[in-house]
Amino acid sequence: MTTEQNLAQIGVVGLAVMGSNLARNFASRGHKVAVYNRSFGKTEKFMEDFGETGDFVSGETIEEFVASLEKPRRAIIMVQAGKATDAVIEQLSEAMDEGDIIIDGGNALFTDTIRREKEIASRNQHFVGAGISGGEEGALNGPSIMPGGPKESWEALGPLFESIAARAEDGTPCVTHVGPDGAGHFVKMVHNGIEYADMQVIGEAYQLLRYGAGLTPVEIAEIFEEWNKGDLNSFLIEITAEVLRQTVEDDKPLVDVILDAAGQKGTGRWTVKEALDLGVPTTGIGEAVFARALSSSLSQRTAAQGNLPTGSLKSFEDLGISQEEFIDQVRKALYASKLVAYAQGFDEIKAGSLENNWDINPGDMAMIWRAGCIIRAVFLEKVKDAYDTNPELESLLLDPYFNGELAGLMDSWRNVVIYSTQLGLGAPVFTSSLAYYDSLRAERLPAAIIQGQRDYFGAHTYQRVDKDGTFHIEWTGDRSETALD
Ligand code: NBP
Repeated sequence: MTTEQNLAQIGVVGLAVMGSNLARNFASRGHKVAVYNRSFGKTEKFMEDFGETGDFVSGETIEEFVASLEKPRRAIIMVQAGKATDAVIEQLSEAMDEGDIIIDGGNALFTDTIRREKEIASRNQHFVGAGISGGEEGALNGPSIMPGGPKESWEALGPLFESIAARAEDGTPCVTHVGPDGAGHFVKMVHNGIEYADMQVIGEAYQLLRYGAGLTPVEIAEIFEEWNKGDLNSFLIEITAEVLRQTVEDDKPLVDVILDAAGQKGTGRWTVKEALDLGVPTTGIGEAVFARALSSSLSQRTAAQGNLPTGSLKSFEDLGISQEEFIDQVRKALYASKLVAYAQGFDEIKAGSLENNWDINPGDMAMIWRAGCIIRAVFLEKVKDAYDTNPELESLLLDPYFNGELAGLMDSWRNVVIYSTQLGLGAPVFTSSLAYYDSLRAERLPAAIIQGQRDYFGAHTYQRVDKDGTFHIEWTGDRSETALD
């Protein structure tokens, strides 16, 4: 029985992997935590396993759970995204009072968060969509947290979140108020999109080293371990080396027996769909999502294997490059392609912020991704510096530090794209990122031809570089040019 003086500071609804770890994290920081799960059996099991490890109070009904929270009540939902989240929000809102705060820590689509916030605000309660990254381990020991919602809620939640968030090397907690309504879940969505691209470029490097240079998984693990000591130092490079070292029965490399069909839960796809709507070319993330889709098109891949002409391919020896030089060039191509994917992700955050009036500070996003989350990396320090120095940066690629880095990567990046083509090993993100880069810096793009074609078949008009106004050619008549305004 909880008394007025003995109420919980925070409640967690949903005691599956994420919720139970998050509840334990709150408790380990000295907070009293109320827990609730739809099936009471899971709550009982949680209390049995962890009840003694912290100050927990469990509720069998949502009303009991809500009654055990101090005011303003703060309850964080960690249940399946979608309908389950809507159902829990409704139950919580009914049981709560005005001024109480409902937090959705799941992977919600940001437009759902905007809708939910409006509904909850109309009942004079607060709703905060908070992106949480770091998986199971992060939830327990310190995730990166991206909360949106009203600024007043941040005042009530900030210290709680700061107490459980991961800490960067300089001690800063990896959490900040991202912006109003859906801003937090939007940023979490783009974080996951970048994660897709980051994983794919690592995969492409592996593919070239394994099936181009003919290295073994253990040799490649050693290379990734080496890379992890430099500019590419990151959680994803670190765990890739561990995956490559893993063996199963008869010392078979695990990577050789895993079905090469990558799954996805949707956040990468959302990032690309939203980028299409915003008109932001997130080509790296897009190619990474398509690469997963292609990998999973198993019957089509089986039909194509050995049945499509290749033209003349080269062997690794034909490339005329040493293994050592090839490895270094692949590292540089990975770094450059990764830079493009991050630059594009930040472009999407800036465009989303502008479209929705969120006023997101891109440097702060890099700051809260430095630890706790899946894309945590040394490199994010530099991204933070870049946007701190110039929040209006047109592209991360134009920041003087990254510009200097690119100068040292370009030749290798171009070579690796050529090698991958000659070897017949698809490297979609390496290749499309270079095409994006060359298009971005081009003085003239073939878009002039497209405008000409559009005017020809649809009288869509065009503008000129040498005069103001809008123009059209009388294509079916005398082909004279008409100025339309
Ligand atoms: P799951 O996404 O597997 O959801 C299981 C939980 O949802 C259980 O507590 C279940 O209760 C509850 N639930 C369902 Br299903 N339907 C419900 C309903 N109608 N009413 C009430 N509760 C319902 O859990 P998870 O993997 O811990 O993830 C939780 C959230 O965190 C998700 O939104 C996920 O996308 C997000 N997330 C996950 C990760 C990760 O690494 N797993 C990382 C970051 C974010 P029951 O026990 O009664 O069935």
